[in-house]
This record gives sequence, C-alpha cells and structure tokens, in this order.
Amino acid sequence: MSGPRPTTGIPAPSRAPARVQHDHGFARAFLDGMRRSPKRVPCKYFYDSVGSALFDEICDLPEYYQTRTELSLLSAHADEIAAILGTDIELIEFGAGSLTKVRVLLDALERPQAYIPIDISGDYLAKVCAALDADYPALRLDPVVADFTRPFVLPAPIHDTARRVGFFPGSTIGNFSPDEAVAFLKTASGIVRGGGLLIGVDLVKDADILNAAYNDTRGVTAAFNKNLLARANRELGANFDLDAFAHEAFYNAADSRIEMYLVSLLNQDVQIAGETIAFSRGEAVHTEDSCKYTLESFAALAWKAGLVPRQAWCDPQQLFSMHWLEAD
Ligand code: AVI
Repeated sequence: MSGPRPTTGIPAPSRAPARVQHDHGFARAFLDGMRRSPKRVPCKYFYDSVGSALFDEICDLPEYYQTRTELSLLSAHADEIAAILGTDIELIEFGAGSLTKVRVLLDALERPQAYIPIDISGDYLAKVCAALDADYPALRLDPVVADFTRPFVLPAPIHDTARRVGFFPGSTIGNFSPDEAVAFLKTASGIVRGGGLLIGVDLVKDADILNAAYNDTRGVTAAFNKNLLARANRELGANFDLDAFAHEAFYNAADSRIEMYLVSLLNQDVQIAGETIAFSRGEAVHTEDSCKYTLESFAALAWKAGLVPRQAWCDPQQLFSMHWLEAD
C-alpha cells in the first residue's frame, strides 16, 4: 500500500496506509477499572495483537457456532444481500477483525468502490489489509485505526453521491449494553445516511449452547479473557500471576446476556504501573457482557435508533441472524 488518501472529495490513489487515530487509553482505563468496586475493564481492551489472534482461534472453535453460522448465512444469501446493498457502494466495516466475512460480500457486490475497515488493533489491521489488498487489487482500500466507540474521522467519500453502507458482523453489537447499542446505531446511521447497515446479531437460545460457547474445552476463551492481565503485564509493568485468576462465563437469562469475569483465586496484591491493587479471594473483575437478542427485540432496538429494519435472515436452527437496517 502506498500514498495517502486526502480527506477531501478529490479522487485519491487506491492504496493508502492505515490512518491511526487516538491512543486507546489502556493504561488509564485499566487502572480506573481496578480502583472501582466492583472491578471492571471495558472489553474493547481484549484486542491487542495477541487478543485479536486468540479471538480468531475462538472463531474456529467447535463450540463457538457464531462465526461459521454467520459466514454460512452470508454465503447462502450473498446475492440477495448484494442486491439490497446496491452497486458502486463504499463499504465501511466497524471492528473489522480478520476481514474474512467481508470477502463474501466483496465477491458478491457489483462494483464496490471502496472498503474502509475500522479497527482498534493497528498492527493486526495492517497485516490483514495487506492480504486483502493482494487479493482485491482493484478495490480502494482505506483502513482506519480507531476506537469506533469514540468520535473518529472517516476518509471523504469518493463522490458526493456515493452510497455508504455499514457492515458490523460478528454480533459485536452484543458487547454494548442495549442503551450503548442504540447510541452506536444512531451514530452509524448518521455516517451511512441514504444507505444502511448490515449487522450480525447472536440470538437468544438454549443456555447450554451459550455456556459451552464461552467455556470451550480447549481453554482458548479463558486465555483470551486472561490476556487482559497478560497485556497489563506487558504494557503496564504489572505482575499479575495468570494462574491466580480463573476464567468465568455464564448466561444470565434474565438479562439475555453472557457475562464474563476473571476471579481472583486468593487474597493477593498486584503491582500495576507502580500502584498496589488488592484482590480478595473470590473477587471478580467484570470483563465482558455479550447480549443476545430475538429477531423482534433487535428490530425494536433499530427502530429506537431511528433505523428501519427492512430484512432479517437466520439459519434453520435460529442460532444467529443478519439484519439489514435502512438509514433514511
Ligand atoms: C466479539 N464478540 C462478539 C465476542 C462475543 O461473543 O461476545 C467476543 C468473545 N468473548 C468471548 N468469546 C468471544
């Protein structure tokens, strides 16, 4: 990739380096979370390059039905989805990750003009973009390294009339609370006004299936969860003993969400960036919620954000769903 793309409407070279926006504040957020009672760390901090690679491993686990189900939904309905998304679009992906799913869309879309993946993990984004770039040489690829839960700047559209479509797969929207999800949808709909959003959403289902998906037998999800502590050791000079914490994840049916924690197995003091933080035995650090929706409850959320839910697809077992929401 070479040559920056201007942020005006002037046509630009088709290869651009990832533009990096804001420092993601891991040190401050982590320490703030450790000083709170109960302790918690925002789940976006899972995704340094180690965490992103562990998440890719999770996606291939037999228990984690989400990725393969969403991919098969996308493949099964690719032509119909491509027709709805339209021709000559600029596709913006929020939390782009491994860029696997977008390939199914790019292959089905007619003359996609640009692809703008946004991700918090800069090294990882650069790596996956290099591979995509090699496979789609004619596509304008304009990666943005940013935390999309905070204000960020997008490259200017190629033409004033360009239709922009947002892609938000993987049920990452489930990692927001419902109120945060509405706020995100409102912001995203402003970005794609006149177009829409294609969103993958995990569905409410049998608790055993959900509990297994977040407690895999190979311990990859546990390693992903504990990578938060390993990351603090690497980046903040902390001295967490990873064996002194347990991974815990369970389905809270009343609130339709998986809750994930790191539980201290003993009374212990940990040094973090020169500060001593005390953990008591059994004390839990809340690391993630993963909300599950029904087709109806997600459509209601979209209406609340001012979007129009036009179409939803789900697999025969009703494990996972894709939604097309129009932004008028
Ligand atoms: C990225 N996100 C949708 C995943 C989820 O299922 O909530 C993150 C994850 N956490 C544990 N396993 C996977």
